[in-house]
Amino acid sequence: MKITQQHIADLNKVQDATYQAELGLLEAKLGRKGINLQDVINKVAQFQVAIPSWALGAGGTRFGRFSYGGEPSTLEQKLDDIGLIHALTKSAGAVSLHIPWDIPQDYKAIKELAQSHDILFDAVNSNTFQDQAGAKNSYKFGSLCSSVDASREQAVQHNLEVIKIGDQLGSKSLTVWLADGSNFPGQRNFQTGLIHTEDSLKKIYAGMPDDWKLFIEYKPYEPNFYSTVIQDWGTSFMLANACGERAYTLVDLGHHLPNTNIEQIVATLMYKGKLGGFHFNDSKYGDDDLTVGSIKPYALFLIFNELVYGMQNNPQNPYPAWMIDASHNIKDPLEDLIQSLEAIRIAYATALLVDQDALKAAQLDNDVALCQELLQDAYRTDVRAILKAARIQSGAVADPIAAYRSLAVRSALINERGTASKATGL
Ligand code: PSV
Ligand code: MN
Repeated sequence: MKITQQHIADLNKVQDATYQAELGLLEAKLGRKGINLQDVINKVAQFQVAIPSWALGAGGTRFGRFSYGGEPSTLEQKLDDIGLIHALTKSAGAVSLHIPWDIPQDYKAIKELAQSHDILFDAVNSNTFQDQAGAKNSYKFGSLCSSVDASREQAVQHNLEVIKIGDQLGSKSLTVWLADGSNFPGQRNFQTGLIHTEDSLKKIYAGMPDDWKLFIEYKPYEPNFYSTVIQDWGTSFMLANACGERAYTLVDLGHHLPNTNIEQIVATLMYKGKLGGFHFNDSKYGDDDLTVGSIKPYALFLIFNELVYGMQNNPQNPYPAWMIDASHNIKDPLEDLIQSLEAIRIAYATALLVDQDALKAAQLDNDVALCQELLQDAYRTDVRAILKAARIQSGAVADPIAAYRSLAVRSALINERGTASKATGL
């Protein structure tokens, strides 16, 4: 299944009757704040988010997994699926690979395929949370933190291998997420585990090419339920500082205890120039990996408000790597990812509408009510016409979910791949 220029042109012929009027209204409304509508459309159009190679198949829980048919069973098919999303939205111009789930067989062919879909290779992810078939040493009791020298060394070597794979594809960063931790008090010496982790990360850092970045992801619990070595942003930040200038913290929205003020974490990291990457998803209770913006859209907006502020005011922070990290248990992953991309761009667009000068003045006046009004005025603006305009100007479709359905993409994939194919991943 390939979406052609002709498909897109045909789909965009019929326009929503109110679309132009909505744009006109937005232009007038934003103009009053001194914001140029076209500037916002351009920024939104440029905002690209990497799709994780592990999220194109059906997700599951430990209670079961329900496929929907037509799952991509090879890396090539995964790239084809991302190509479909990107053709419809022009907002998913990158892939984030998880190794060893997605080791390319033929690098040249994979690069050409990605190029044909206009897809770049974003951060590569290592996996030391599962034992691989034939592995000499186990990660049952940890990887980079392990008290067993051979397990630690194997985990370091795996990360160096992942860097080599990414390097051949044009990736420029490595994301390390560690499941390392303990299930019971007393099981592990906290300090020894941390020291081993720091030493191992330094070895990995030293093995990266000079233009690479290391992203250190944190998570409070799961799969370990008593302690996790890199449990919070502070630990990640400390380890990133220990590694060096090109090591950064990666924020995954699902990796916080309930009600954590994530926007404040974002602000702190950007001020320190250490926010390297971002995994988008949403959650109600824990690391639920739900569609972005489906549960806490206002929290997402507040996070984007800090991201926009940081991108405008913190040149010491590099442009972050944006990725989705979600799981799709009951929805078609491609539809779910399209919905997530939409939610991310909505949050970004609304954050761009915050009147920063007025907010600064209101903050200096300690006018609390006005501060809230200013934020909520932006949040409550319906920006969907802006997203539509950004898509149309980039050669995507006006309404991606409707297009996906009218082109019967899933049925076509089921016809091509059958109902029993299964994607690698969790
Ligand atoms: C862990 O929960 C995580 O967020 C990490 O990014 C992993 O690499 C990813 O999910 C996929 O399992
Ligand atoms: Mn993640």
